[in-house]
Amino acid sequence: MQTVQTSPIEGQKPGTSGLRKKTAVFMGPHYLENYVQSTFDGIGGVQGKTLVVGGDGRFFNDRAIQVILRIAAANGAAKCIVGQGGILSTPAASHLIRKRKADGGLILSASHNPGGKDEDFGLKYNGPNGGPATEAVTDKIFARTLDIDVYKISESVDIDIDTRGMTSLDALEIEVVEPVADYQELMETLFDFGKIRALFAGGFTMRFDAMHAVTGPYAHAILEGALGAPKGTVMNGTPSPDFGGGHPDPNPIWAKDLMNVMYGPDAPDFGAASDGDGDRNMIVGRNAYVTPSDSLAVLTAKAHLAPAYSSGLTGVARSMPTSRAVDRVAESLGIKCYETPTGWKFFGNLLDAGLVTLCGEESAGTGSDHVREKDGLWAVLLWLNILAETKMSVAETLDDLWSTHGRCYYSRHDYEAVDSEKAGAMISALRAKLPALAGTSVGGLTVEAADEFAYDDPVDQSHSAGQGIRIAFKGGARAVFRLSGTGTEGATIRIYLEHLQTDASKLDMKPEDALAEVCNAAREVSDLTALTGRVDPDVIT
Ligand code: G16
Repeated sequence: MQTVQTSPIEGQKPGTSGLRKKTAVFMGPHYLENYVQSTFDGIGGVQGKTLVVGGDGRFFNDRAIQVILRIAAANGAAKCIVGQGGILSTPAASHLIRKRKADGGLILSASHNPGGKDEDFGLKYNGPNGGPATEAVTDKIFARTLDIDVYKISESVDIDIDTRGMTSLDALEIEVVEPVADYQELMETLFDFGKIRALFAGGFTMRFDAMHAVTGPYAHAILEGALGAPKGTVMNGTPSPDFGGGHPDPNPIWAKDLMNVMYGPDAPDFGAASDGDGDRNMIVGRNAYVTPSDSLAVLTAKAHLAPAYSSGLTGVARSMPTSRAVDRVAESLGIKCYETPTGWKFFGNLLDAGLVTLCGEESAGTGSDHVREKDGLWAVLLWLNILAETKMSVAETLDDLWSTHGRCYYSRHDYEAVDSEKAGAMISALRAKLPALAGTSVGGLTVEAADEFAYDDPVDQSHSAGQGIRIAFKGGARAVFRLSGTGTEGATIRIYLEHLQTDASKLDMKPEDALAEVCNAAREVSDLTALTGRVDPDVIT
């Protein structure tokens, strides 16, 4: 064992989902070692503890795991449970932490961000509940990065993480496990696999785009294996270190191949995609894209059709920028809908306290109390279970939602790699305007209310301020502004646009037409172009 003198490295502040940086930054001298040691110190040490370790297979995943194991051994950890080949999807890692009653886990991923030597890498710590570290723990980890002076690392040859079974490093026991089996077993307890199998056997067709990322092995085993969907149902199903050179973000822009199939002449009944680490999902029917906000509303309305949720939901939660479609469904069910800041960690307390059963976000995350992460394949299986019961198409399912609850037209505009100072200045200027906005007219719309979202956690009473600016307009429109917490280059400005339409004759508009007014109002009120030099968004989803 070696004790290495080190000194703090600037900028190791974890964001919405752990620490994300360019891969080359993580590979720099002492960088990863410092962060891992700071994490271990921040959680009160790992002496005698059991940790789950795995990642999405991106470039540097395997090397980083070797470093983590050596630091865990030198710090006296008792055991590490590692996914074979270093692979574990984020929800599978969350499940393993819970199933094995581990003390926590380290998940290596930059999620939907591209992977490779010149792309992104990330590392996050999840606690014993299987969920992302709370704000309090994240603060402690960050505080340690500011005064770290030594890290401890074992001197050892590489550990074989490609072969299942037990091995060891000094006194650290290492168990290499097959990554899919435990997760699949959990899914079989939640859903009616027999019904879904019968659906496929009856000729129902599907494409699942794994985007060359971690869900490939899970989707092959579950969809094509256990559920009997024909071979070829899973596209891009072999994980690659650079995700086939693509951007593993399941939205209509980056999952273009799947969108082309679903809007093409021989479109299957159902399409879905998942991201780099398997926690996000996109749902699309034949000629029918489902926004993540509408997906959450549909799942809330119909979850009772799946065995795990047959006795109903205790409550639901959505992140603040997510559309209010789910609020309307929750109201009709007589259950509470919580509004939380962006970041899955905020759902953890509500799930642990049994206040909510389902939760979701506009950024393509949906999940339930079965793990403490969002779960891409879970959402796909819940959709399949619902369709197997209702025998409705995806388009009919959406029509049913909109005609019952109204339609929340929704879109997110992203301005990427904006100069950080300019982006910050734009948000500050908007913040300064908020007190005087109500009642004024902006871009032809009248402002009803304007504020900056702050959250008081009903479980641990923590207070989170500065969680995004929201402006509600008369007539059902809303614009939300926030800076991304997951980008790795400059700042990403996100503008979320929404318009609730309850007029039955206006439920079939093109989203861009339904949102044109609120889009203009958002640009005008934020002075976006004058303050950042940007005109058109880089990505519209
Ligand atoms: C992470 C969090 C999500 C959150 C998203 C927001 O997602 O886990 O809960 O919605 O970040 O990203 P941003 O701050 O860029 O808007 P993931 O999938 O990247 O882990």
